[in-house]
Amino acid sequence: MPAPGENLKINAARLWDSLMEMAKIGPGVAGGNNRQTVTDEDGEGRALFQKWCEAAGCSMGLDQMGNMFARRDGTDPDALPVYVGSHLDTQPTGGKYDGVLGVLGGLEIIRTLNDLGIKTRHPIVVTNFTNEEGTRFAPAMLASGVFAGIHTQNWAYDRTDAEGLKFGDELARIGWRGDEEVGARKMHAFFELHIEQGPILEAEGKEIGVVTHGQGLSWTQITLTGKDSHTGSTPMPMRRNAGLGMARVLELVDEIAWSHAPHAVGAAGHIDVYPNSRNVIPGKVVFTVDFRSPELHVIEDMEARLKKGAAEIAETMGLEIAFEKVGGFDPVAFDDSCVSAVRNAAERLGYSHMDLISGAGHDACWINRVAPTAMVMCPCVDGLSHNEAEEISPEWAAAGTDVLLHAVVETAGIVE
Ligand code: HGY
Ligand code: MN
Ligand code: MN
Repeated sequence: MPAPGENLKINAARLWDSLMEMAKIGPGVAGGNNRQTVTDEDGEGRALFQKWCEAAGCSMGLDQMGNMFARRDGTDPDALPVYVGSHLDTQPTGGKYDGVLGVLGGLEIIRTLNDLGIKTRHPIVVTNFTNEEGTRFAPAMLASGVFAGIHTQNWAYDRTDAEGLKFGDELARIGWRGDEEVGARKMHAFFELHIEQGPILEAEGKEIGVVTHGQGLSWTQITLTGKDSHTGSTPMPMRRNAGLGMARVLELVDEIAWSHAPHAVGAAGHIDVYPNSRNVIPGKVVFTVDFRSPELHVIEDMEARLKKGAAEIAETMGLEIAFEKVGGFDPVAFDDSCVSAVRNAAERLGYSHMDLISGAGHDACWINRVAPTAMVMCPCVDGLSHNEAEEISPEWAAAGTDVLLHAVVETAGIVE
């Protein structure tokens, strides 16, 4: 006789259908998604998620950062809920699964428990965290950061996008600014299912990543100021070329990251050039350097060498330079008992698995500050993510959600 929950499996076809249905909202131009945070498309995705949750018998909570909480009651009203979720917002050229798999995987757990008439002692709450990506409004994991007490709500509300619009205003405009106090909810535990967004699981032939740690992140925004001038008639010695300055700083970023091989990484994904005209030497560039490493001292070394080296480059070239830390978090060690629940679930279900350090940042990295937290990962094709060609298999999605189901149900406690 299998132990309680032994043979529990989700409905893989239903999960995949829901993923494909959500992907229709905010379609990209190349098969992925552009459902950026607090845009109308984000609002539409939220409405669909709420409709599905209510159809599954959940009550929906909404806090002042737009975080959504779909609750399935447990038998013990005093027991703290087990939370499970991720984010529905995407990159501008994002994939269909980054974040979405974790939210809809959580919903699939509710649907499966309903199908099987299973009750749990602890309530289960499926969560959509606002603005995980941090691409329209920096930093990443903005709302989970407010929830965990990392950022103040007013600071978050004042974050502005490239058009100068404020996050708080945009959240209100799309009608998803709730009344609940952010962070007032207490969690028994939090689990997040996410695609790996890297090549390791696929290369190792593993179906499940048991995420023990998350690497740390540092975002430094650099503004280099030179002088706009004619690309044709300005003699080379007279130029104050901010674009060239940026190129030399980016070379330095690459060199610094390589000096901490094999785990450290560094690049700039955000680059604004002004005036960005074909025949004007750029008088100003603004770009964000993204450094990451599993080791805090490495991140600190990379940040220090960047500041020193970039300032020397600017000095040599007669450019002004300004630095602003626009995002970051220390490397994360997830909760041992939650990690064991994930590992035991993969073991019990017979899925191949390995321990993994998350290369990307996730809401779980902040929630880990306020509740016992762990992550489940599934492979993605060629490790590709933050690209519209991001792809996973239905089997990988199902395996990850089966493991999530077991970890959540084991933690929430099945009531016979
Ligand atoms: O930047 C990250 O790691 C996450 O995808 N927001
Ligand atoms: Mn994500
Ligand atoms: Mn992402």
